[in-house]
Order: sequence, then structure tokens, then C-alpha cells
Amino acid sequence: MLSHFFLLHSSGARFKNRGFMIPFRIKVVEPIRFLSLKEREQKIGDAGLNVFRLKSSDVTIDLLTDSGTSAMSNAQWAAMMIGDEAYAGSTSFFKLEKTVQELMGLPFVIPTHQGRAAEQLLDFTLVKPGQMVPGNTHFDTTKAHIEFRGGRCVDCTIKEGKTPEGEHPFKGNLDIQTLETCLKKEGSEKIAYVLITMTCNSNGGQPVSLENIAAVAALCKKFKVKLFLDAARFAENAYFIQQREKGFYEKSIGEIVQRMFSFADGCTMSAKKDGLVPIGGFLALRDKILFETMKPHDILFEGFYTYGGMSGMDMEAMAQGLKEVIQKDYLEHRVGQVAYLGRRLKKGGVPVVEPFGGHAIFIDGREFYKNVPKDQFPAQLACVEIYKEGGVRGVEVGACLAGRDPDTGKNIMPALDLCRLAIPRRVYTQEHFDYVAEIVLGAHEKGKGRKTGLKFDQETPQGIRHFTSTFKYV
Ligand code: PM9
Repeated sequence: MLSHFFLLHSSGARFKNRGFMIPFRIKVVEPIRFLSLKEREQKIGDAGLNVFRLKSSDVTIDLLTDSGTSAMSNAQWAAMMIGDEAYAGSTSFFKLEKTVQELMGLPFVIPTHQGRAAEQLLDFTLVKPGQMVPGNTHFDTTKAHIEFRGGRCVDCTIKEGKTPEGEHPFKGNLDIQTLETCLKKEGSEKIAYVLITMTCNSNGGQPVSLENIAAVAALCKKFKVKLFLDAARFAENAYFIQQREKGFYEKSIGEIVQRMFSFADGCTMSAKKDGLVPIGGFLALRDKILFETMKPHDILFEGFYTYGGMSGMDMEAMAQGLKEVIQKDYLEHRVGQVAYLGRRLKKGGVPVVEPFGGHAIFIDGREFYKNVPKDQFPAQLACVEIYKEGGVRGVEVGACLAGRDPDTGKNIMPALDLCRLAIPRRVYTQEHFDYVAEIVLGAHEKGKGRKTGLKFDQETPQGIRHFTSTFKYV
């Protein structure tokens, strides 16, 4: 199954040996700034060796995130001009609502300003202190919101999803046995809901199969618990299902998306990813009572329930983006572009998570710096050194991001310590990735004898520490 996928991608759908032709023309350009090595060393030092604290104008190729960094299409810009800015009952909201209903088959839509606001709304309503939310490696904001409500996350990702090697086609899958044991042990009163993140950002942008979604849904039904999807990268997930799962090659992305959501009670969505917009999100639900319960909370924290923190223009752009993101040529190019960078790095000997994910290439920090101790943040060090080498900004998804156990206060040591190079949608070209590959290979070569890493200078005491903490070299 997987070899078929790689065959398709390594030969390219349009060019033999050259990957994919970009399915768009570029109309607006943004200049890129190059700093000298001395300047970059100064900037990252001033930022406390934390790439989140850099100014974007000091970054040459910005792969910090694929969130809110997409280039919008001419159709999206045109749609923004007809944004209806009415406080209540905006026409743009009804357009967005209809798009979500048709795409995902979920009837009730609550707009929010971004994904974490949808998470906040969901967890405020569903999570009680002491309850569990089992899922496949929860994203950091997701986990933080659940814990903020006094809940706890249970990671049920399959064991193959916790190693950087191996060709498993759906490393985002949940281990059905582990989930069943958890549901049995806790009982339905102690389970707030089950969450599937697709693709699974924290373990390498790895997809979840339809077979697995169906099996999780069956268990949820059996134990009478709700199933939610974190849909931030739903289209990329659907593309992987089409390419890798038996019986779906002939199905359209739209049909696969319908099937994925048909199993769920609802979803949270960060439209900054597969909505192809700089800002926006929503919560979509199947249950009217739950919808009515959440509406007042949306009004209190986000805005009236027909805009939820977005402008009419934002909602127009999102409605259009949700249509563009399921186009096959777009997804083929998108996922192919990520794989192109992955192949270049792998060929140069850089240890990367495989199979390549949908939105990013993840470098295995512990292999990149073989001799740097695990508790000296090798992946964070890789981010710093890659920036120094050529102004390329990635981000750590590892021991720093994992934070501390909320009960014991001890540092969590995650299965994977990764430096993520996230690819903004429709922004960079193959030449940019050739540059990135050269820089990463250079940093890798220079770091080969390295034995020490980083320690905290000032650790942000609570919450999501990786955004703001500062570091020192050991
Ligand atoms: N993800 C990312 O870079 C942006 C924040 S951290 C730099 O990967 C999932 C799977 C996400 C996600 C954000 C959110 C939150 C929820 N689920 O950023 O609030 O990857 O729109 O979404 C980021 P918002």
C-alpha cells in the first residue's frame, strides 16, 4: 500500500524525476531578508535561544508553522470584498455555515477566532475536573485546555506512531486495545470525550485511517461517550486516505471527508491550517442541545454566534478556502512539496521522521545530536543551530513543548524529540526547499561532535512554556 504511494510521489505526477508542477501562478511577492552569520548569532542570542522570540523580519525562510501562514488565492481575496460586517445574522456567516455543513455533514456551526477558542468552548462545556480525554497525541493547546479544566489527556497512539522509523501508513492511528482498556477502566462518567487529531501534528503530521476512525467510533458508541475530531488538517488526512488506504483511490477527497466526519459528534477546527486563511476557526456539532448550550459561551468570549471573533471578510475567505483545500491538484502538490524536502534531507543523512507527514518534515533531535543528553533539549538545539546556519526557522515539538506533569511537576520526557520544519501552504517553491536542505545539512555536519545541549535560563512557570521560556548553552 505504502510503496504504491512512494512510487507515485517519487516519479512525480507531472514531471518525471522533478516532482510536481505548482498548480498556481504567483501574483504578489514579498521580499526575503538575508542576515549575516554575525547578525543571526546576535538575534538568536537576544531571543534567549528561543525561535518564538525572533522577529519575523530576521528570518529568511520561516518554517515555524503552517498555521495562518498560507497564501490566499485570488478567489479568496475577491470574496473578502463582499464580506458582510453585520453584527448579527451576517450573510458571510451563513455562507460559511453552509460550506461546513456540506463539506463535513455537521449541522451546527459555531464560529471562533481560531482553533484554540473552539477547544476552550468544547472543554468548558464537556470537561469536568478528574475526567479523561483519550486520543492520539493531543496538540499542545488542546492538552493545555483540557488540563486547565482539571481534565487529563490519555495518549492512545499506536506504538508505531511513537518511533521515527518504520513505514506504517497511518502512524496517527489510535491503539484500539489501549483505548478500550481505558474506557473500560474509567467508565463513561470519567471520560469527557474521545478526541482524534487528524493529521496528528505532535507525532509528525501522521494520518489516521478511516478504518481506525470507524473502530474508535464503534468503541465510543459501545461505551456511550462522544467522539470529536481535531480537524485542523482534515484535507491532508483525507488525501493520505485516498493514496494509502485500500478501497479509496477512486474516491474524491470530498467523499472521503464526508466519511471521516460521519463517525463524529463534532469537531474543532483551526482554519489557519486547512481553511487556508490567516485567522479563523469553528466548532461544528451534530447535537442541537449541545449547540444551544455552547452558544452563550461563544457570545461571552468570542463574539456574537454569527461571527465569533471573525470579520465578515474572514468568514468569506474561509468559506472559499475550505472549497480550495479539497482540490486534488492542490493536495498533490502540497503533500508532494513536503515529501520533496523530506527526501532531500534524508538523502543528505539527516534523521527525519518517516513516512513524511502532510504539513511538515520532522527532524529527530536525538539522532541529529546523537551525543547530546535527552534532557538537554537536542531538538530545541537543532532549531537554534539551523537558524544560525542560514536563517531558517523551525520549531521544537519535543521535551520543551511537552512541559511538566501537572500532578508531579516533573519534566515529561516524550517519546519523540523533534525539530519541525512546517511548510506554509502555497508560499515557497522548490528552490526555497533546496536552500533549506543545504542549510539543514550544513548544521547537521557541524553538529556531529557536539556533546552538550541547552538548559533553561528562565522557564515560564506555568502553561505552554515553549512559547516564552529562554535558554542557555550547557
Ligand atoms: N497548531 C502549529 O504550529 C499553531 C500554534 S503553535 C505554533 O502546529 C492542532 C492539531 C494544531 C493547532 C495549532 C491547534 C490550535 C489545534 N489543533 O493555533 O489556535 O496544530 O488556531 O489552533 C499550530 P490555533
